Amino acid sequence: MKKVITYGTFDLLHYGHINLLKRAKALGNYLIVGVTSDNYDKYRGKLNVSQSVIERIENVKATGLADEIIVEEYEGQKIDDIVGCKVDIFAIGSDWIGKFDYLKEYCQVVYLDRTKGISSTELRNNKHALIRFGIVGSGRIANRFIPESKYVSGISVEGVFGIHEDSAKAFFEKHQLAFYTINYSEFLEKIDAVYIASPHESHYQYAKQALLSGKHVLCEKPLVLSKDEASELFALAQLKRLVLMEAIKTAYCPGFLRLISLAKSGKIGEIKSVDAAFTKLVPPHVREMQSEHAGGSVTELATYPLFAIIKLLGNNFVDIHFTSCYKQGVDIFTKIDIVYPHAVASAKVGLGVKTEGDLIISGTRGYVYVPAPWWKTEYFELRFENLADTEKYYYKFSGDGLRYEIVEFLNRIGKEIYTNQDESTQIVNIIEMFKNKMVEITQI
Ligand code: C2G
Repeated sequence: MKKVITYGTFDLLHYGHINLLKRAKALGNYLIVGVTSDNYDKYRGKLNVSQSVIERIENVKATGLADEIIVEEYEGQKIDDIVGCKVDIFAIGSDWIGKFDYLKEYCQVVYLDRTKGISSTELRNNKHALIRFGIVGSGRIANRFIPESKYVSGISVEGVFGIHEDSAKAFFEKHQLAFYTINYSEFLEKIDAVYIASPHESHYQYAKQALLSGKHVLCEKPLVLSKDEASELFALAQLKRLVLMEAIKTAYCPGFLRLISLAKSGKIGEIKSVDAAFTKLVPPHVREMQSEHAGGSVTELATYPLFAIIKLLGNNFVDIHFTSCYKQGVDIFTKIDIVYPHAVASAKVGLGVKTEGDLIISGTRGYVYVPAPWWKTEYFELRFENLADTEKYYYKFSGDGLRYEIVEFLNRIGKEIYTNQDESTQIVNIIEMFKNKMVEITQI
């Protein structure tokens, strides 16, 4: 018997895939098809696969061409499969020419011509119309969005709005966009969704006007600066059937999602304490250090630790205390202590004080340790009394990570998920308490 193996995602199975499977099958008399798992696709940067592994397997099965279907779950698995299943021929489309030559050590490698004029990406784009994005702001964060958006299908960044024409024009030229403008209403007419990356104090107005004009909103942190504004915007989004989402990249990256599930699974017992820190030293002249632009460690950085704390312990805290060190009118360091009925939490943030940026989740049976930079969750350990019981987890965090929040945003648009985002409202609530000194702040 001559065994042939081939691999693929086979998203929205099309005649290109079927042609490939037919020709692969014809190379021998037993065809094994490896279908990528959802996690493996995420790991290798294929973020916008629209069907689950179960649906994709069903579609491959329905072709009647596969004698056996397996799931591809990790890098390096091809060698294990070829050796383990005693495969004679590895076949793959010509878009991969050369990439799998390393398998020649184990079997014959055949590259089959790719069928022209059809691809899953194209089908996805036809199925869900391209979302035309406009960017508000042309600063550092806005600049990161465009390269990251290239990893996601279903989005096209069209234009930029800014109040400083020179800067908007330079951004438009640098990223070869379709337009730039200093007129917000005109800007909104040309797009379906906005990504707001302007100074904090302007978020509310830009987001509100975009929602009122029927545009989805992805907004940088902090979403707004008061709880009432957050509640108002979420209610408006719900009413207008639009997605409003705070751009918290950590929240949607594979490692953090797994970390939260594991911490809450009971493996470390009941969670009694969460301690998270995020510090980033900046020079005194930058926007982050300007009080008139709502600068300071809390407004700038607290979103990340507060998100982790609220995700793990919820909203019903009974006490909160801030200890801060101020310089030129902004807090250059703040420690937030939060007491819950059954747990405590602390968040340390600093623009002028440096500390270890790790996250520790302590439970009655063990703890989770996430080393710095925990907000780009890539690696963490579950640790117990007995060192030998330590479990280590690794997940890839690709690029700047904005691609994960963009994928989530597009999914929500596609699935019409307009529900209120509790964590964001709660984070804003805490930031407002601090900013407006609604509770006592101990100064050091
Ligand atoms: N294909 C093709 N013609 C097309 C589109 C795809 O011949 N128009 C082939 C690809 O070359 C590949 C197979 O169909 O051999 C599956 O394609 P995808 O679903 O895009 O999967 P891919 O990302 O190529 O996965 O471990 C996974 C593999 O490395 C390949």
